[in-house]
Amino acid sequence: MKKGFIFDLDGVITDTAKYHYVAWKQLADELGISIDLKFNEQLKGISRIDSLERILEYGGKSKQYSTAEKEALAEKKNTEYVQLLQDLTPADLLPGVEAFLQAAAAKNVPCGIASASKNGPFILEKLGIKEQFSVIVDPSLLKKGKPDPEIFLRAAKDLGIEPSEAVGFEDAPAGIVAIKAAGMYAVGVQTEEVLEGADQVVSRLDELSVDELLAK
Ligand code: B16
Ligand code: MG
Repeated sequence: MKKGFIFDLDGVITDTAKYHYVAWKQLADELGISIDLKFNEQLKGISRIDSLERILEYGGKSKQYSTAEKEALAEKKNTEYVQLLQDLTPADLLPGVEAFLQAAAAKNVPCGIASASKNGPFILEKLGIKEQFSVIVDPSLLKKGKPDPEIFLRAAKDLGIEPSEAVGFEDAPAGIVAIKAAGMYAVGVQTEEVLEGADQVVSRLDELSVDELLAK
């Protein structure tokens, strides 16, 4: 029996990947590195600094920058990204999210967020759903990013449930690996990626029945 739901943010609740892409592409262009949407797929669920590292490696420029310079570049990207987030509204919730969260709330299912994004609380505020989550894990307190299970284990702990009592929702392959490594039931929210390893895959959250998930 399941008792709580733990959601990834980008790709499950809202599509911020397109804004990450615009901001990363702008920075990459300035650095003389050409990235495209296909490359962007592998940045999903990956932390800000690790994303920058992947871009620099892709462009063969990883060794050209010091740690401090890399931090400054990541900060520059984030400034642009946060600018793009200013216009987010509840209309930017992915289809089916609002209905599913309402169904979960009607059954008093505690919900948490396990997002690699340090902008998570701000994004949830903009989407008008922050109050629906009793737990939002702060990714800056974690030692390891997805695919390590740490963020999902922390969310379960903070929700006061066992990992085996949690259902995790993810759109990224690294996130599905993290949920399964945490010993949870994994729902994959499918985009273009093939989500191998998920217990169940849907294209939108309102395809799911809260009662059926709780009975897993
Ligand atoms: P930030 P998720 C992830 O969100 C994004 O998928 C990933 O592209 C991004 O680099 C990461 O958050 C960090 O975001 O720069 O805002 O801290 O999918 O884990 O909700
Ligand atoms: Mg995601």
